[in-house]
Amino acid sequence: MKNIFSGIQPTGSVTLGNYIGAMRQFVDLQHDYHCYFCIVDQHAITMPQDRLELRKNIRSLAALYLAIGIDPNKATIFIQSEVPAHAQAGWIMQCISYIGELERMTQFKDKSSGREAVSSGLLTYPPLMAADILLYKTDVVPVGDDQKQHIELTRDLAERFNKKHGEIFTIPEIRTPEVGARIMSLQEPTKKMSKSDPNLKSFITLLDDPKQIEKKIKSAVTDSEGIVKYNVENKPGISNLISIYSIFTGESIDNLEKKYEGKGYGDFKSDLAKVVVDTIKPIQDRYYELIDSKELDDILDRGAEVANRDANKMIQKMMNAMGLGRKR
Ligand code: ATP
Ligand code: LTN
Repeated sequence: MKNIFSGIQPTGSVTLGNYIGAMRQFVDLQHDYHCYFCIVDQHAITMPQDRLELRKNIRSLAALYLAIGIDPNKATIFIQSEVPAHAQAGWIMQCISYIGELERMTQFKDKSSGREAVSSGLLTYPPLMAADILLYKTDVVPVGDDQKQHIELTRDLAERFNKKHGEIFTIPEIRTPEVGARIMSLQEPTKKMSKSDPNLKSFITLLDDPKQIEKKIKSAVTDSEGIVKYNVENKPGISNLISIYSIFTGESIDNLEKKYEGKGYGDFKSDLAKVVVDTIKPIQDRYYELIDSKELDDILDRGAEVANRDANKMIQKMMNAMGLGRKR
């Protein structure tokens, strides 16, 4: 079986963007691949985090991985900081990365722009991500569109390492969903929906209650035309909403356009709110069963054990290849 690795940052509540762009794929893929799904808390601290919030978000993300349907008997779910090989391998990958290529990453440019104090961790975020992936002989990385550049860099770093120190790493492939690889902000539909957006109306989380969902969808920015038609260039707001509707119901965009012909955005938005609520209700029910359970801790303990075992083998290979420490 081929290997899959993916990670989500515990930087806030999981959004519809994270779910549609990344997590939903995980559930399907777990049947055909050997999967590792990670809570990348060390990536989260590249931006300032509140200690208690971070702890809460880590646990919440773990419960959500399970609540959406990831089976801990099929996939390994674990917390990055509980597997020290990630930091060790991250350092090695930093040492073979060039400052110039890291400064060219658009996520670095976006997240650092306009900030006074930018941590060096924000710049060296991609080599840590490369380490995450390469430690597990990953063949495929399922992510949203925004991560393409980071996966390209991971491939470059793996090839660079292999050329210099011997063929150790598998070169991973990216996998993005055919639809929904980029869900947009509800308030600025030309920007991606992001869980750390300070404008809370710009995203819907998997844990929002029905009232909040309805409110956020009703206040989603559209246009003044009032015609439910998919046109990303000229009507990005309504097109984003149509995508979400279509993904959750399986109805084609053409059909939806026909269904809402002659009706305004009000009707469409009310129906969409219902669709979203109905889709995430079972996830929420399962989440609340898990969040304070011992079962959740047991699963994370087991995940850390498996991940440590597998990652330690690779870190030892990397150290030997580079001449670090003593031969083992
Ligand atoms: P942050 O706001 O803290 O940067 P984020 O919401 O962008 O977080 P990440 O943890 O960086 O989320 O991403 C987790 C996964 O979700 C990644 O695979 C990423 O590509 C995907 N993803 C994030 N936002 C979207 C989006 N708007 N549409 C589709 N996929 C997304
Ligand atoms: N950078 C990713 C999170 C992430 C990740 C990974 C994704 C960290 N390590 C390894 C896939 C594989 C993000 O922000 N979405």
